[in-house]
Amino acid sequence: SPSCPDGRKRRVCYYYDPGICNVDYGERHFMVPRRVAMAHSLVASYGLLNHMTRLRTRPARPEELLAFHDQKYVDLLGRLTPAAYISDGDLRRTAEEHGIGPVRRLVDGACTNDNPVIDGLMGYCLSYAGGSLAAARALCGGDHDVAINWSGGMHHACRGHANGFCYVNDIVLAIKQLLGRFRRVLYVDIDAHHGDGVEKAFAGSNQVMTLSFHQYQTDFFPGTGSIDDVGEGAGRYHALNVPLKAGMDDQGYHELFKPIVGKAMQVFQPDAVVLQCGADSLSGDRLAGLELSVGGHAECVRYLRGFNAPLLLLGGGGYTINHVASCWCYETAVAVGKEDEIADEIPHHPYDHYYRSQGYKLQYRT
Ligand code: VJV
Ligand code: CA
Ligand code: ZN
Repeated sequence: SPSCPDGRKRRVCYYYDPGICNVDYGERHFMVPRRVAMAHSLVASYGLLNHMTRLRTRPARPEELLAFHDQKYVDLLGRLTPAAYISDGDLRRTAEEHGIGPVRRLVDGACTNDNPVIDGLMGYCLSYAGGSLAAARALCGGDHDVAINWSGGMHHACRGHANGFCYVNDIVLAIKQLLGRFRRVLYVDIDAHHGDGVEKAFAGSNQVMTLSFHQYQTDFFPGTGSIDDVGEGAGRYHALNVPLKAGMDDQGYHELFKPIVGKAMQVFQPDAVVLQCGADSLSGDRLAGLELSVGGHAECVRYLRGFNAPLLLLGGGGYTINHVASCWCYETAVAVGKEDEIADEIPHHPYDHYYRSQGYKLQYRT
């Protein structure tokens, strides 16, 4: 097979569970899991599946979640359905104590919550966590250089509660899996939000360095991730944060990203790298205010891929779903070394009508 532009081949594996298209956070919720199905459909229609191994894998088992999450919380996820939530008052209280279900009541009487009780909740969690675990195992096995799970990257989930659209922290689970084989893991988070759940899980560890770039201003969720937040105990200076103002563009971003990530690679010398590719840092996102282009976002993937350490690529946020799907498709092309070969014109495929507002161009301009 042809070499990648840098003259090296990368063996890439890819996880996709079609069940993701049935996951629904609710009508007006920002998180739309269908964007992962859209990205996959685009990846398939560009012929990129021919350049990767598809990870055919089972969902995680509930016990596997216990490597990070506590038993009470995992039990809750297993029991929680919309019907049980309505009929069982104890379950309803327990769910709300764990950050799931209506908490905030709006003026019009409707309820809204970052983490609603959704149909098939446990199946969804086990699927995306199973994907990140399988991807991590593929890197541990040494027969793949890059592993992809666009349904993962749920960086806010905590040990015992849901947070910020995230129920289970697949990233922490995947990093723990990688630590079974690799001594040091670098975690880089380009989602527009601070990667607080992952940072907190490894704040005391010097085996994991966490590095988050994020929009940081009053009232922007989650409010943590200041430059002074550097980890604790043995993990001091192994948590790094790069708070950014809204409006940051490709040039400003990469004036920071490349020197900082380059220095982290040089000083920490990780044996594996995890990149959370949250696409809410793209310009035109419905929730966040950073201004990266698809090319600027994908440059992060290209840059980290260039170091030749085993690389795990995960999804995350991203709320203008046609932009998200375009970005993750382009980044899949970068992973397999085909970015110079895929056409900017979006091919005809079942979701093509979603791309009208971007003129059917993969690298949209706003
Ligand atoms: O700002 C918050 C927390 C509140 C309490 C809950 N209400 C609903 C909103 C304010 C303080 N949460 C953020 C969470 C952002 C999560 C980002 C996740 C990721 O991209 O980093 C990784 C996947 C937030 N911002 C906006 C909303 N929540 C929001 C949620 C809704 C909504 C409107 C805004 C949920 C449902 C509905 N509307 C109907
Ligand atoms: Ca981030
Ligand atoms: Zn985000």
